[in-house]
Amino acid sequence: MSEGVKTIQVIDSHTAGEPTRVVVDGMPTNPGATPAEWRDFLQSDHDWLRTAVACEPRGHEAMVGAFLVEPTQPDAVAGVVFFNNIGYLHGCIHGTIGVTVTLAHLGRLAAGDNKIETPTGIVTVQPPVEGWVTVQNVRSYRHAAAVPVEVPGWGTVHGDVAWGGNWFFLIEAGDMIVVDFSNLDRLTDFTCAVRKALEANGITGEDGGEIDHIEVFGPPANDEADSKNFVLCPGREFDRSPCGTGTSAKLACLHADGKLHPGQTWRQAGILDTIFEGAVQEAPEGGVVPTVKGHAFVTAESELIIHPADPFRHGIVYSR
Ligand code: PYC
Repeated sequence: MSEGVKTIQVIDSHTAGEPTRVVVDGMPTNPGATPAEWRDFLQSDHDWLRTAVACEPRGHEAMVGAFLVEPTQPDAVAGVVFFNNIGYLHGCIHGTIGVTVTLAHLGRLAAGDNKIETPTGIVTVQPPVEGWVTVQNVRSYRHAAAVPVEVPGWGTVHGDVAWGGNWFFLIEAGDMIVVDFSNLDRLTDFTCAVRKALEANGITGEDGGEIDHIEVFGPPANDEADSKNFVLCPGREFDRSPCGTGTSAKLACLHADGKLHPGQTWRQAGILDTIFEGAVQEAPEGGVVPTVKGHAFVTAESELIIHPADPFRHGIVYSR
């Protein structure tokens, strides 16, 4: 290997169609840091790692990455910081499922419950069963119901604001737009316009939290699901999976409306008609603690090569 070349070891997987690239080696050191401190440290001092891993030519706009870091608590199996081509995510459940099959692939999971530290709190997983992983997510709750927002070109759109590990605006499509893979461009334009309108009108989550995920619901394609969604992620890409934090936000809203009780299962299809199964327990502080179950496959183990002479060694950085 020539001088100045850096290498980064990654394991790729997909959860219900949505990619997760786990960085398993090649990170800087940051002893004793929590995942939130890791995120801030990486963002300020090593953001090139994120762009080299997630952006073209090694990554692409739909790529979600996960930096695996040392946990701070003795009973946690790993810490994780999630990111994509435009920045860092609070939480990510399809990504947690991807991390879980990756840890299992590496032989790093114990039998029974395994705790994973994330910037939003602890999530708990068990070893995969034939690729299926159930994640107990952080507390999720509805912050505001039926919030109106004026969306240029679309009129007044109503949605719920809810936390599921990220901030979501949840919209029932009704006759407004068709939630189908054949309608991706329009769904993307619509949800980008909604996100822009929320920002322009100062509509946020609790404590000014930016609503960076927009979720639109329509009828499922078949009776294997209760609903089908399209989820716009930070940037301009849509979630190929039903989005685990988005499913958690949906579960919180259903529970708040009295439409989902502990013990019931909600089957959320994504835009590819893959399914996450969700259920809730009531949280003592209000809201719910969701569990989300999804399926993942490991797809590659690779070494990324960062050559000092490569003009795109840190990725091609742009946002649309
Ligand atoms: O599954 O929580 C999720 C997620 C967030 C962004 C992409 N996927």
